[in-house]
Amino acid sequence: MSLQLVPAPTHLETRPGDGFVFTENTALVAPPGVARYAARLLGLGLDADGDGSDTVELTLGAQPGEAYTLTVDADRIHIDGSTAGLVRGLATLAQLRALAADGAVPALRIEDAPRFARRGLMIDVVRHFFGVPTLRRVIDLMAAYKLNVLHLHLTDDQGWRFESASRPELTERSSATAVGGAAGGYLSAADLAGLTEYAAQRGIEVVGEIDLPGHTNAALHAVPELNAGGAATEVYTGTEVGFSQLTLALPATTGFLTDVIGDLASLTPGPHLHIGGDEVHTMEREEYVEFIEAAAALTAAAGKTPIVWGEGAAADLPEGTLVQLWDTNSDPAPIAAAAQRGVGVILSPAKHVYLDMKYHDEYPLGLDWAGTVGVRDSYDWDPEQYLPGVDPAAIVGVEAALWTETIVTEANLFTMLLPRLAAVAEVAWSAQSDRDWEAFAPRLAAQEPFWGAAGYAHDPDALAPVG
Ligand code: TNX
Repeated sequence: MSLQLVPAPTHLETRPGDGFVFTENTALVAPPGVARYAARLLGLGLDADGDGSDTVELTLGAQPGEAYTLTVDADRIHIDGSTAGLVRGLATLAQLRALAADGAVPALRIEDAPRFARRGLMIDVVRHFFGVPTLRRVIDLMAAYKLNVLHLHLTDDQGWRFESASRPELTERSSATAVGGAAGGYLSAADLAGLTEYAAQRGIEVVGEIDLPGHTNAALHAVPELNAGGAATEVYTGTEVGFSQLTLALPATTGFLTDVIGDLASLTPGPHLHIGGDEVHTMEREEYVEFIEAAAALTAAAGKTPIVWGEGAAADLPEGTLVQLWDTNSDPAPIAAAAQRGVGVILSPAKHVYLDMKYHDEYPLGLDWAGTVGVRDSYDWDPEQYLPGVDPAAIVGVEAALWTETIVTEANLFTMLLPRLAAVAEVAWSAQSDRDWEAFAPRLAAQEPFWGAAGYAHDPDALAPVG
């Protein structure tokens, strides 16, 4: 039997002997850090002692990061790794079990570890709002494909989507709006506490983004002092970009930035905070660079490592800052130069991983400024070749993005993610030498029953066999 795992593991060998059959007596033995999650994912009861047969046993081993080993024999399944590695091994086991349907999980041994440390997905919850129930389903899907960063785009021209304790007027005045007059919404402090915890159990860091200094009409609407004339701007529900900006020279601006960056830092326990930096069409380079440097310094002072969109590479950034490449229509040379200076690069090239691009020309959802993005476009590229001349070690990860100008419902959202997100997950996890489009296409198609069973909308046409 062929093993249709996505993403492909580093090393897999089948073993002689019978496979493992899950029964109602199958017990789970697991360390406290993952026990509850494992029991829920696999639908198993916890067995404190474990009598050694018919058990799924998880042990804390010395492997680094998210590496794990998984062995399946007739009477025992064993996963070994750090807590993060065990979570990844559980995702593999859940897939093996789903693929085996009612049969046995074949006897095998897997040794597995990720190619890239950061494997992300960005969701724009501003243009259209998606709340906790949808985001939990997104997190479950990410965990199934071993992604480990959920980047939430939380502020933009059309709305402010997180509760800021020191600036409550932001959500009071600017959260009810969205593109085209759709209903808005926001994530309360309690929502974010629950989501970040839910994500952490699945080995996923939630990175919040405050987009600065452009994409800020929602702030300019809620906080009049941020405007040069002192008058609030009008609500904006269109989809143009580049017209709004904060101004560092105004007296209210630094205090505002300190407050909202500090608030978001305390709502997101992970080490990173995204400060945007994209598409500012109203500023001269000098003013832009000065702003990004100030926002990055405030982020560092709030205890977080900044992440900026590609344009921010023009600034002098604190040690450890990550730059996120996105615009495949612009020259990547400044990002390559920043990488040579020691900045880490997250690759989100729109023509490959912008999952808000249409699958094909006639597709009813999505945009096409970066072209159409079929599943093969998402899959068939090598992140280490993307920026010629840049040391591969500077590429810290790959992140897919779903902007939501045209994405209104949860079904719209998952239809754009699937099947392409599974392809991006393999790009980010599996070794380049193990990746091949012709071999991947049938493995990807074998995932479809899982999406159907879990109720994830997806685009079946995009799974058409390779011609
Ligand atoms: C560009 S990507 C933007 C977003 C849009 C997106 C639509 C980026 C950093 N900025 O404001 O939503 O294109 O694809």
